[in-house]
Amino acid sequence: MSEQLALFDKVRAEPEGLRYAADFVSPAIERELIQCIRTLPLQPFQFGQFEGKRRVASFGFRYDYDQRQLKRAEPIPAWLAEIVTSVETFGGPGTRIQQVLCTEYGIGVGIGWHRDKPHFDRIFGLSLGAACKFRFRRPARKSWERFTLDAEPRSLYTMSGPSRLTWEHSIPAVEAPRYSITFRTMGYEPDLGAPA
Ligand SMILES: O=C(O)CCC(=O)C(=O)O
Repeated sequence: MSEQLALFDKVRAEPEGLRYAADFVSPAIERELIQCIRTLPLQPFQFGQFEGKRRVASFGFRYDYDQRQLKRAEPIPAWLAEIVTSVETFGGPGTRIQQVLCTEYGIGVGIGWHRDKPHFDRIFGLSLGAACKFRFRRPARKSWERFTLDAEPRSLYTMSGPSRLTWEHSIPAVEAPRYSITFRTMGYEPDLGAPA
């Protein structure tokens, strides 16, 4: 196969709507963000009666897997304001981040195959501390079509369209502690009443 054809195949395999920006933040900002995440009251991810090994903190909104409902969470803290603005600028006009999820993956921890809840629209993910294999799959005939993004520390990925709606994503067990900040927009203004 010619080099050009091989390149075309690679480009075609990438889920539509997936964008990747290396070095989205500097090493100094990365250190600051990791420091701030470490001071959060991170809790093991609750999935109904199951508990995930990754530890998380949600801001703006959180999805309650017990009640299968979106709930209001603590407001997005001031230390995230600057990075939220950078992500909104990267996302282009009209991008408004309404939910932020901070996650800590210890060594050997990953995240299983899933699509983000339909309450959220576009997804942006900042990787901090260590690289990961950010895997995608979608059904194709009797098997799966697959794609892996090497998400380097300090990089940002964006999922919209098919990469977010049709493809599932997962991260296999990481080999070094990894932190991520997931930024989500919403296509509507949820009416959840006053904060609990
Ligand atoms: O850590 C990441 O970059 C992905 C997180 C994720 O997929 C999720 O929390 O739904």
